[in-house]
Amino acid sequence: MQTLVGTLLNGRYRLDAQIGAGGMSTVYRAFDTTLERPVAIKLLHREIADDGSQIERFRREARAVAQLSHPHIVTVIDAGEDDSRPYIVFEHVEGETLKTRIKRMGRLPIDEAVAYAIEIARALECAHQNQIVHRDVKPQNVLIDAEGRAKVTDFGIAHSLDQEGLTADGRVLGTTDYVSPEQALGHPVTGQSDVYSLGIVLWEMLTGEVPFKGENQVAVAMKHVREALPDVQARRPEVSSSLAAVIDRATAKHLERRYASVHELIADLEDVLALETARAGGSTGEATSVIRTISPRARRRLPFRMRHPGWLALIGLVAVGAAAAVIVAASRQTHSGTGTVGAATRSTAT
Ligand code: 3AM
Repeated sequence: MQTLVGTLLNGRYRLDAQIGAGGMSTVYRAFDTTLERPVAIKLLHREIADDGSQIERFRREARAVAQLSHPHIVTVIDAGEDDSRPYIVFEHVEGETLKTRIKRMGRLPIDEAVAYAIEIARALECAHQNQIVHRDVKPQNVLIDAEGRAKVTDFGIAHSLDQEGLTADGRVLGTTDYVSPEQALGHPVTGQSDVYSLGIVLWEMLTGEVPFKGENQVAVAMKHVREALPDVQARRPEVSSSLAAVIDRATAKHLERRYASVHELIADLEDVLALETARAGGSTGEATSVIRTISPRARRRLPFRMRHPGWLALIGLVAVGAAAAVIVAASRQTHSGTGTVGAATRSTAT
């Protein structure tokens, strides 16, 4: 395939290196020569650029994500066409995907895994509030930036809830490792399908592996439909029963038993994060930033010293101040005591 590295799209974006390739498009690290900053560009494959429905889908992704402004969603900066090939310009996220991180670390610390699940869930909540279902939540689509924050991307097969039917054809694209049973069966896909996939991502962050393996994508998809999710505590005994219960509810095969919304999932994950932090006596990595942003309800599960670090510092300061005052007072007393003795000595001498 002819490489496009070095090409200037629309006289503005210079393609510097290919960083990823999917079925429909290629992702490049690029440079915006107007604003002089790095960007990421997703360019539709030439073969697909002739297919009207695919072009429409690609444009829809750009439009859908452009509506969303959220700290945990990769921002769309621009979209256009060059030589009749559509492209989308995204903010460039310096870092790695969550998939790479899991592979590199084997499995993540429990509080960090829960923190990432909360960040991804918040991104999905924003999408759902805008009537957009991601439909392809997987760690390959989550970027971890230089500060350790999770950012969701690739709303490529996302579809708007009020456009039901446009892509609700039951087609499963790419991996089926995280596919919800209803999606695998070609049934209508809703926000609850994203909840299921996120539950599987959380299971993987905690164990280092995907729960279902099979000879091919269809076999794996059928396991999501038929087989019970392997017990996360059997794979990682330190996982608390509360966290295991959240995963069970997020990945329930029946919609009535699954969290009705990602909002409910977030509330339970925040409780779990507070409990885990209290149990461990502190948090690590990204959990430290997320714990600062949890709801007041979840915060109440933290011990006083973690809920009020400011107060603790104040109490410490007051204690240090009081101790200093005591020392000063004592030294004054000793000083005046010596004087008295000196005076006494002197008076004795005279
Ligand atoms: O295959 P790896 O993990 O090296 O990080 C993403 C992934 O890299 C990268 O493109 C590859 C396929 O998704 N990528 C996607 N969007 C990106 C962005 N906005 C990005 N890298 C930086 N910024």
